[in-house]
Amino acid sequence: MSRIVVVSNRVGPLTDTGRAGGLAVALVDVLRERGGLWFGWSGEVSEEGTYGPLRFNESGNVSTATIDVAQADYDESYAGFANRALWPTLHYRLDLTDFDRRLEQGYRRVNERFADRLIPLLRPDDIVWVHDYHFFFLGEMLRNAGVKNPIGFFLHIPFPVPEILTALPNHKELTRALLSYDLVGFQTGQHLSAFERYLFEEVDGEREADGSIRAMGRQVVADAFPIGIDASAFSNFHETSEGHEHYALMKNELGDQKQIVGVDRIDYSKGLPERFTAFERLLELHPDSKGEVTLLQIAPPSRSEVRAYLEIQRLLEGLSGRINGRFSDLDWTPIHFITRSFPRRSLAGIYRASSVGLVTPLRDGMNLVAKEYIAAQDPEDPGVLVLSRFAGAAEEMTEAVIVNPYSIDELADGLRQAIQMPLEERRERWEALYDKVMTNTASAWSRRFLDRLVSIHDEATVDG
Ligand code: GDG
Repeated sequence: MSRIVVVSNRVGPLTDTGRAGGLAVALVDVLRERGGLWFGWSGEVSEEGTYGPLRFNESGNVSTATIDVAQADYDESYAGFANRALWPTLHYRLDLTDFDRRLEQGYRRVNERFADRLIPLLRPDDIVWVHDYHFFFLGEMLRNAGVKNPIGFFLHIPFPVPEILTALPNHKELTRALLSYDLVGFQTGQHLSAFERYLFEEVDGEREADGSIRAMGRQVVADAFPIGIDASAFSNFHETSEGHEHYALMKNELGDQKQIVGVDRIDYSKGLPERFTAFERLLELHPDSKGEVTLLQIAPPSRSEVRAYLEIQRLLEGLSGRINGRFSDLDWTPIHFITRSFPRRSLAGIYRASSVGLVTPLRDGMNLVAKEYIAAQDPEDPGVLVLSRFAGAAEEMTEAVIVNPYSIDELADGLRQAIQMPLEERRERWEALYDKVMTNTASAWSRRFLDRLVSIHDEATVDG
């Protein structure tokens, strides 16, 4: 079996430290199944940057190779074009973009340096799988250098409709670069069709008989591969000591009260202010909720070097403070806003103790928290998922209470409906959702993507 080479911005850890993100754990599983190499940024900024030595790490049949980046590369690429132009545009936030050719060039330069450092590590029968918006140009650079291996790309975040995408000054270069991959994967049918519309409407793309698209002198296969989680691990975490401890702690704290839980990196795409405001509206409209329902928001800060992220954190601190000041009583505080992270097993216990999982992004590629919340529930007494229609997860998880997060009233109604839902309806909805989460797991997702990539490449080789 061919070796898998995964390229992603952050790498590892190779063992489940409990703090690892769900995606990292899923990728390690694929790498272990087939043996492989994981290549990316070390997380360190150094003077030598990408010119410095590669750092290798090994565990069984999986190794990691990481490089540092220089300060200017970090500022212009990661904290620059990637997170000040691509991330906001792809999440429909043109108001937060910063388009600047210097950042664009920095991003290109970092892609080029990563390609240069990866090439000597590649073996002829490796399958290369590039992840996410940090590396749009990497495949094109590998191809230009003569790399013939199968190369796939998966976009974890939304691909916006052409009316939004074309606001990016280099939208053509970016999409042309995507056409260098053999296979481009998206989270949902909606993102896929936005990509296809772009190719048909903006650059005269044409559909070939085999389903691929030809455009700008290149040919690509694109499809939707909705990502999943390690569902059985999540549904069993409550039996671990950390999971059980947090479950018991929460249950004890809550008594007869019901808890609504949100877990998100602090990010303007996650709809956090809307969530706090909707909870406030619930308390206004239904005074019987006071003392009976609390909102726990776990929100580790992220990307605090980008101004918009600091601003949203301050906004949330202000909002939670104001709402708590307005509604708290001596023995009850409505919002618990915790800006630090918890181990995955503890999160599972917290999910299980919460009557409502509140996932309200304004845009999201998928949203794994929605799936984790479902996996962690008690089948005898499951909670209710309230899910934004703008999360990729809403395309699959249709039995959730689906809400429009831009409408505070609709959000508050969704919360009320979830809190009051009778046991029988909760079970029915949960069973349908649990089935989906257990079927479309992270490992099923990666297998589907890689099998497809290999078959496309094999066909192309046969066709000559
Ligand atoms: C991108 C796309 C897509 C959060 N707080 C803690 C913690 N987390 C974990 C969650 C979950 C992960 O982080 C967040 O995943 P999301 O899917 O919600 O969001 P992004 O980080 O924006 O991820 C997204 C995803 O890629 C995968 O393709 O779904 O749409 O934006 O697993 O549990 N984990 C721990 N402590 C925390 O406090 N351990």
